Order: sequence, then C-alpha cells, then structure tokens
Amino acid sequence: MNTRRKFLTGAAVTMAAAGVSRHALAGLPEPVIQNSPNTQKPLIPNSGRDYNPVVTLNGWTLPWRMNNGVKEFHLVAEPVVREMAPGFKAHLWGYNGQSPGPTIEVVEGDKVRIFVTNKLPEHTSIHWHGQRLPNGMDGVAGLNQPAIPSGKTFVYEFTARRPGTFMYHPHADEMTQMAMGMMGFWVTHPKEKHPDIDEVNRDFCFLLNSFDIDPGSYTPKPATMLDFNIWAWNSRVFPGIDTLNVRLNDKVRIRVGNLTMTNHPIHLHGHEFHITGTDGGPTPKATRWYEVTTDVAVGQMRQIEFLADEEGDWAFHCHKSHHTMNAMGHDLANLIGVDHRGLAGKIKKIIPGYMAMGERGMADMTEMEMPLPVNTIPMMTGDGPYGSLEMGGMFTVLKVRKDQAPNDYKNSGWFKQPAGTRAYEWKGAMPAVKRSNNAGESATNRVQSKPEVEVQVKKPGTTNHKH
Ligand SMILES: [Cu+2]
Repeated sequence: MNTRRKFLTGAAVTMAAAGVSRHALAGLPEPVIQNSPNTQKPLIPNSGRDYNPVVTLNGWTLPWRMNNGVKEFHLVAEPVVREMAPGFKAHLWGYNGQSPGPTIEVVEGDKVRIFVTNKLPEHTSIHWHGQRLPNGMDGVAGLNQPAIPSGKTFVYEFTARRPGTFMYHPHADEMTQMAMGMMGFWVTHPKEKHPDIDEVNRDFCFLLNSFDIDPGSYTPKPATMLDFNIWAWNSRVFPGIDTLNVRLNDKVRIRVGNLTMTNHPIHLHGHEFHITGTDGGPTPKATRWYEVTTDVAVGQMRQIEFLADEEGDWAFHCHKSHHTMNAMGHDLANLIGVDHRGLAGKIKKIIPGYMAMGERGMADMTEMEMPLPVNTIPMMTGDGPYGSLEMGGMFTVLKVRKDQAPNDYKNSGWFKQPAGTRAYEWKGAMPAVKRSNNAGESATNRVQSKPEVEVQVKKPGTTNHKH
C-alpha cells in the first residue's frame, strides 16, 4: 500500500476555481476538468481510507471532496473535443472535458454522493453498471428516476457496498449517448485484505469503445448499429494509445470494460494471465486457469492478472484483426492475386489519380503516399524499431523493463534485445522443393474400391426405409 501523500492531480488538471471557499463547501463541489488525453499519474488518496490507486490508460481519476464523511464527486455531462490520436480529433460527448469520463475510485463501505450536471443539448442520466444500490439510484431514466433535463443537476447517493470494477454510462437515449462516447470506469477497492483480491504493483484500467466517424469528418454517426470504423481503447486509437510500462517481476492487473456493440478477444503476448474478476466481483481462486486471450463481451468487464516476468516489448491487442485498423472502408474489392500490370495506366486515363492496391496484400498501404482527408489517420500505422507495425485501433504495447523504477510509468523507448535473440534471415543454401503427391489425403492409405461420390441426395418421400 502507498503511504498517504498529497493529491497528485497532474499538471493538466485545472480547478474551475482556485481553492474551495467555505461557502462553496455547503454547495456544489467545483467540477474538475481535464484538458489532456494523456495517461495521468495515479491519484493518491488524500482523505478517507488508503488504497493502491489505479492508472487509467489515456485517462484520469476524478478528485473528490470529503463532506461530513461522504465522498462528493461532480460529473459534468458535456460535448468535448477528444484527441483520439495525434492528428485526429473527434467531437464527442463525455464528462469533465474528456471521453471517456474520469475514473471514480472509492473504498468498499464508502458513502458516495455524485452530483451530475447536464450540459448536453438533451436529457441524460447515469446508470452505475454492476453496483448494489437503492433502486432509485440505478439511473434508468423513466424507470428509476425522471431523466436529468438539459441544464439541471441531479444527485446520486449510495454506499459502495461491494469491492470490484464497475462502469458508468447514460441510461437515456443510450444509443446516441454511448455512440458519442459517454462512459466511464468505477473502481471500489476492498476495505481490508480480501481472500480473492491480491495486492498488485500496477493496476491499469480502460474501456473498449467504438465510433463511426467518416474519414475527413469529426462527429460520430449516432445511428450506426454495428458497422463502426473506429475501434478504440478509452477513446484513443493506436498509435495514440499509451503503452503499459511496468517493472520486471511486477504483479500487474488490467481491468477492461466493454461498452462497444460487439465482443473483443483481448490478447496478451509473452505471458499467461488469470481472470481475477468480472463485473460480478472477484473470481474465487479455485475457478481460475491460465489464458493468453480473454473474450470481453458487450457490457462485460474482465480483470486480468499476471506476473510480468519476461523483459521486452509485448503486443497487447484485440484479436479481431479488423479491430486493429483505423477508419477502414468496408467495401474494398478483393484484389489479392490480381495482376494490375497495364491496367492501372489505362484506368488512369479515365480516372486521374487512380491507384492500384491490394494485389500483394494490404501491407503496401502503410508505405503508400496516399493523400488523406483532413483529420484522418492512416488505417494501419505506428512505427517500431524494425519498421511499420501495420496496426491501428485496439493495440498497444506492454513494456517490461528491469530498470523501470517502482512508481515510474514513463515509456522507456524500444526494448534492446540481447544479441542473438531476434528472428534472423536464413542465408544458407535452399533445398529443392519436394511436392507431396498425396497432399490433402489422410496419413493412412485408403483402399478405394469404387469412385467417390461427394454428396448423395435423397429426396424426402423417396426413401425405402422400413422402420
Ligand atoms: Cu475487438
């Protein structure tokens, strides 16, 4: 556990007013607004019970005010401009200056009061996904409460009854408001040592989210149901997603919540992990087994833990390969194997600027000097020490380093692989190719007495079965 220290709010966090006056203490807490899309330092608690804080990937934790033993937070639902990657800004809806909203961190048993101010052009509400709370605090507009009208502030009050990882999001015009980026993370730390919750050295969290933003435009299309083109972690896309920087032999926890409209098999290289928690709470230890990929379904949270005992730069990504792409067109013709020679020149006479692509696969896309519309990033990008990674979207790197200091989250650059430990080119003689003459057959010989018939169809009614 950390020794108690002063608030570390990060340089980019600005208080809406300097300090809190005695008068203000009786009223609404000043909202804290975040201007930066960078991963902020963990927020060391300065009041209430102590805990080991989380690090929100490309995000931040909301500071609170203690008021007569109640932790008070102020969320402001509002339109925001979110930088999703350098060179690509999106006009989203979020909370307190960013999408997703800030992470809320409390301790099991904490009394919590959340003021929600609605600065959107339409009504909203907040549902506290996974929490045990009074029915009137569950946030389903129309069912549990009237929606929060534009311009009004509502107050949610409940006790954080069970430890775990939760999410928050509107439950009013959900399709629009979630498609616009309204969501956030909530972590309730255990109040004492819990048999199924281990202490870890690094505790990361982020949400999976997706958008449909046409290349060259800024605003997501809220009516899109499944055909999204931007696959993001905390409203960032690779190479805009920060790396997870850890020290060799750190025990690492990563909490991943899915508020997209499809599932994401999240895959870690170089290590095996346990699922130590879901949005239902910590998983009993006897139920855990090792995985390297875990599917996070829609509306689910999965919490993974592992020992980072292999030094290096390890890919960490969604295993749906079109989710590691940015702004991809959905109607590309299949050109693999098509010989364009001679054709491109002829087409160019009719369509100036025509470019043949895809006949050797899509990797050439990363080298193509194709003019992009403003506010658009290439489909597959991000350079590593050995060239383009040909990745976008839901991808980042786990960096395990011997010399990473215990509370340091800095990116230390590319891993220097020890000599003789990298894949290398074969430069010796190539043996002649031998072709198998029974390729595709089973390994054991078959005696074929009559010609094979692929399918035998019997029309209903013509069978001479006798039962
Ligand atoms: Cu995915």
